[in-house]
Amino acid sequence: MTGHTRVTLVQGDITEQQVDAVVNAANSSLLGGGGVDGAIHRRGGPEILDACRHLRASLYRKGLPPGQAVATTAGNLPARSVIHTVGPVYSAKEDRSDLLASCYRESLRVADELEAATVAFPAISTGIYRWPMTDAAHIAITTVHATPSQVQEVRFVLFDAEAYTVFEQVL
Ligand code: AR6
Repeated sequence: MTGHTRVTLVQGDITEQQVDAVVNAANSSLLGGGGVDGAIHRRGGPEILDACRHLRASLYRKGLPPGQAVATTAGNLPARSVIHTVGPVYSAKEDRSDLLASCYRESLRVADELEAATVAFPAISTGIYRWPMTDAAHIAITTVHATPSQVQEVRFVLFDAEAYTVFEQVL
């Protein structure tokens, strides 16, 4: 626990958040997809995709590995930056919790590099990647509490009332 970072919850759309950085639940290609990723690229405009293409042509020729994070411009979004991270696909056979925790840790490390005071996270891996919400909420909240950073507010943005309630209970 850092004693520095405040965790808040809102129900809503992550693309509308007035924060320094929004975290994208991306895939390794960094070239877009559905869910949060689709919404961020749609609302943020082509500048974000251009920046992602540049990253693929330079630092991440094989794609961004799961558990890692990288920042780009936020284009037309109210946020200043997008931090792209790749969650693990849920598996009942293999415990991939460390990779999911790493998404939060690495995103906060990148947020510190950006000197972001406020960061909005979606519930990474709980959509198309099928991670059960309660377990994902535990990992998200405990990891943020355990990660020292200069971020003042971590805002979890939950898309529906059910996800909001789960996060509220875990918090
Ligand atoms: N704002 C906040 N939360 C949202 C929004 C939104 N606009 N849209 C969906 N959610 P997902 P993943 C919730 O699927 O599971 C993409 O194709 C959603 O209800 O966005 O990590 C990528 O390219 C769920 O609870 O991310 C990858 O291929 C949570 O956000 C893959 O999906 C995450 O759902 C990543 O899958």
